[in-house]
Amino acid sequence: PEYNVAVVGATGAVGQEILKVLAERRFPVKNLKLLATSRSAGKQMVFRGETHTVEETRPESFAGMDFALFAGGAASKEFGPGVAARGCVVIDNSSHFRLDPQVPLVVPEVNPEDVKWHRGIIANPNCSTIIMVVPLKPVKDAAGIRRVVVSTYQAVSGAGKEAIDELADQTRTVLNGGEYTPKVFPYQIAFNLIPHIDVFQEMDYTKEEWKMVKETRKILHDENMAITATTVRVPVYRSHSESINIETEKKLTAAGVKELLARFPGVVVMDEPAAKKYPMPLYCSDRDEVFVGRIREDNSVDCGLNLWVVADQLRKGAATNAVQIAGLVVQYGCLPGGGR
Ligand code: 11C
Repeated sequence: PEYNVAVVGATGAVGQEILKVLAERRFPVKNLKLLATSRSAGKQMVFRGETHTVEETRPESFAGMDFALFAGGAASKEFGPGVAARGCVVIDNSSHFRLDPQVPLVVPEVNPEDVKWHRGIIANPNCSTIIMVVPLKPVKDAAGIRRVVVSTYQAVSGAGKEAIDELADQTRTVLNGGEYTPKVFPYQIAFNLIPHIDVFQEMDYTKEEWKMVKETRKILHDENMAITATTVRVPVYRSHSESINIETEKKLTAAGVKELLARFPGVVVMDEPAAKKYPMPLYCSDRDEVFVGRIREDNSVDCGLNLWVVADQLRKGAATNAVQIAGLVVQYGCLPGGGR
C-alpha cells in the first residue's frame, strides 16, 4: 500500500530534510502535500523529481491524508489534535505533546513498541535527546544506569535556517572588521560559544536542558533516572556533539561498551585513538547514524564511562527519526482503519 502524506513546515530546515529522507528511504508516498505558513505558500519544492507547490496550512488541508509530519513550531499545537481526530496519524517534531501521557515519545531503536499505543499523535523527541538516548539504551540494558551527566555542543542549524545564515554572514562581517547585530542568537555566535539554548526555567536550567532530562526519562521508562545537562550553542553549521558521562549499576569495561554499541542498530563506533579516529560534526553530517567515540572508563568512580557522541540533528535528531516512526506505524499496522 501507499499513503497520502502531508509535511507541515515543509520549507524549513527540518521540513526540507523530511522530504529528502522520505525519498531516500522510499517511504511509500502516494500523494504528497506540502504545507507551511502563508509566508511560504506558493513556493515550489521538488520531491522524487516532481515539482510541488507549497500551500498555506488550514484544517481542510488534511482531508484524505494518512500521515501528517509536522516539522515543529506553532502549527503542531494549532492543527495537530484536529488532524489526529480526522484519522490522520500525526508525527510531531515540536515539543508541545512530548510529555503528554497520552502521547508516545519514540526513538525507533530504543522504544519502538510505544508506537503501538498511540491515539493519533506520536511525538518525535528533541534532537539532543534522541542523539543521547540511542547509546544510553544498550548501556542501560547491559548494566543499569545510576546517573548521567551530559554537556552538549549544538550546531546553529538546530535553531533553523535563519541561524545558519546568521553564522555565515556574521563570520564574514567579523573577519572584515564590521559590526553585526545578532538576530537569532542573544550574542555573537561566530568565534564564540553560548551556554544558553531556549528559555531559562526552574533552577536556572534552560528548557533545552530540561528536555534532555524529562524526555530521556519518558523514552527509557525510568521516571527517577538521575540526569543533568548543560547545553551549549557552538559555531558549527550542522550535527550536534555531546560529552556523556554515565555511572552504571554494574561495571562495564571500555572494550565491553564498544562491543555493545557496535552491535546496537543505528550506532557507528568510531574510536581508534592511535589513528586519530573519533566523531566530528563536520564528518558526521548527512548521515542517519549516531557516531560514538572516545569510549573510556571513568576511573574517578567505581562504575563510570565517558562517551563522545555526534549525530546530524536534522536527520537522526529530527527528520530520519520521524520517517522511521512512520515506518513503524505501517509495520505494526496501527493506522486508524489499517490505512488505505
Ligand atoms: C536546538 N534542540 O538545537 C534545539 C532545536 O524541541 O525540537 C529543537 C527544538 C525541539 O536549538
